[in-house]
Amino acid sequence: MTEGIAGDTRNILDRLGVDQALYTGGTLKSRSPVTGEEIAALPEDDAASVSAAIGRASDAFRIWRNVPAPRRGELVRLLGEELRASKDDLGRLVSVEAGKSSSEGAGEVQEMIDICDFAVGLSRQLYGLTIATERPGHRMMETWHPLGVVGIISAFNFPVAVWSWNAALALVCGNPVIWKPSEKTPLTALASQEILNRALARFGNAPEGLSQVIIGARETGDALVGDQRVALVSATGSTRMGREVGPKVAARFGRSILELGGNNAGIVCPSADLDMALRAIAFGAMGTAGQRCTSMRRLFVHDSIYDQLVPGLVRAYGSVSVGNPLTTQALVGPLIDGVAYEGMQTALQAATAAGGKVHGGERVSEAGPEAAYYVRPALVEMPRQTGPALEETFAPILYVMRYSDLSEAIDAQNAVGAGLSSSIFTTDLRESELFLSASGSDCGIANVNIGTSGAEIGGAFGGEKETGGGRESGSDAWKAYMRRATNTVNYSRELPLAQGVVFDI
Ligand code: UN1
Repeated sequence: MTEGIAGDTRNILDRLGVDQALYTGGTLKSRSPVTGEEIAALPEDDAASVSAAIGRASDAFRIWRNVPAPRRGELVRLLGEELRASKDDLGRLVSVEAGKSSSEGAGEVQEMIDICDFAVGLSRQLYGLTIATERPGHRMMETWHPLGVVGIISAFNFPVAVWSWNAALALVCGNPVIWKPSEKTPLTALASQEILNRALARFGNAPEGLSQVIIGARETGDALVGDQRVALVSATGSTRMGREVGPKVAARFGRSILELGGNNAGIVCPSADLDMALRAIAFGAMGTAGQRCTSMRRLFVHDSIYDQLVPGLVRAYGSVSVGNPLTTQALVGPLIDGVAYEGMQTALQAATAAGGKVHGGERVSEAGPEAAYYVRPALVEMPRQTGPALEETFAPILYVMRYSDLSEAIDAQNAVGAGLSSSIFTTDLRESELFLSASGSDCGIANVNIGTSGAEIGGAFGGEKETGGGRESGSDAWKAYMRRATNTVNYSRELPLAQGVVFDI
C-alpha cells in the first residue's frame, strides 16, 4: 500500500503528522475517486466510543466556556497560521480524497483560513444589545453565552471547509466540537484535526477533548445526533439525511443547523453580458464536477438570446477538460463514486424520456482506470421544467429552459423543493431588483451577474425550504452557537412592575 496514489497519500499524511494507526488496519475503507484505489482502512467508532467522546467534550465545555472569548480567538488565530503552513498538503489531500482540481483543493483550504480570520475578529465582537426599559432605575441587556457541545456532520464534497466554518465559530463562541466527517472523506478530517492539534499545543492550556473526530458511517452519526449532551448538531448533506437528523435533534429539544440539498438556478435576461454569463454558468455548473451543494443545476434563458447563448455553452461543455486532478490541470475531476455515476445516468435517461435533448454526459474512460468515474458534464435542453429537473442530482447536469416573462421565470426557479442559491444575469436594474425583492428569488443566496456557487465566508451561508433553513459562516451565523440571556437589572430602591401591574403586599 505504498505505491501510487496510496503511497502519495501516506506521504502527505506523514508530513501532516497523522498517526498511521488512525488509518490502517481498520474496517472503514477509504477510496480515492481519482483512481478508485483503496487508500486507507480506518478503525471506526462505535456508540460507546462516541459516548465517551461526548463525555470528554462535556468536561471540556465546563472549562472552555470560562476562557475569555478573545483568548479563545487566539486558538483559532493559531489554527489559521497552521492551516497556512499546511495549505499545499491539505489541499492536495482534498484532491486525493474528494477528487477536486488542485485549484479547488487549495481554494477549500483558503476558505478555512478565511473563516479563521473572520472568527478571530468575531472573538472580540460577540455583542449583545442594551435595550430601553420601561422601568425607571433599571437596565435591560442581553448577553451571549457558550452553548455546549457542538456536533458537526460534514459531506464529502467540502470535506474540510464546512468543518472549519463550524469549528472556528464554535470554538470562539466557547464550545467544544465533535466532528463526524463523511465516510467517503475521513482522511482529510484526521489531517485537519492534526493541524488543530498543533495549534492546541502552541496555545498551551486548552482542555482535553476540545476538538475530536469520530470515524464511521451512519450509526456513528446517529450516536452523536441522539445524545442529549450535544447542544447543537450542524449537519451538511442531503435533504434525506436532514429529514432524519432534524426531527431527532428536535425531539430532544436540541438545536440544529441544517445545510441540505440545492437545486440552484440561473436566469439569463436579454440585457445580460453573455460572455460573462457563459463563464459564470460554466464554473457554476461544471466546476467541482457539479458536486457542490451550490452547483448550478437549472438555467432559464430568455427566448430572444437563447440561440446566442446556448450553442456557445454546448461548445464549452464539449471542450472542457476532464481528467485526473493530481496529474493534470483539468477543470473537471471525477465523480465521487460509481453510485454518483449511476445517479447521473438515471437522471439523464429520465430527462430524455421527458423530451430533453442531452449534450454530453458520457463516461470519459481515458481519464482514469475502470474504478474511477470521470464524465463529460451534461447540458440538457428541456422543453419544460419536469421530471429530473425538479430534483437535485449530485452530478454535473444543467437543465436549460426557455422563458419569455421574467416573473414566470422567477416562479419556475422557485418551484422546486430546495432553496439554497440562485443567480440572475442582467444589466437592467429593474430586473435585478425584482429578483432580489420579496417577490423574487426565495433562496438563502441570490446573486446578480455571478454564478450560484463560490460564496465567500463573510456572508451567512445556507438556504430555505428543503435546504433546511440553517445559516453558517459569516454575518451573524455565530448566534446559533450561543445561548442568549436577557438580563434586567434594578439599581433603584423601588420595585416597579412591568406593564404597570400593582402587587402591594
Ligand atoms: C457545499 O457545497 O457544501 O459557495 C458548500 C460555495 C462554497 C461552499 C459550498 N463556498 O460554493
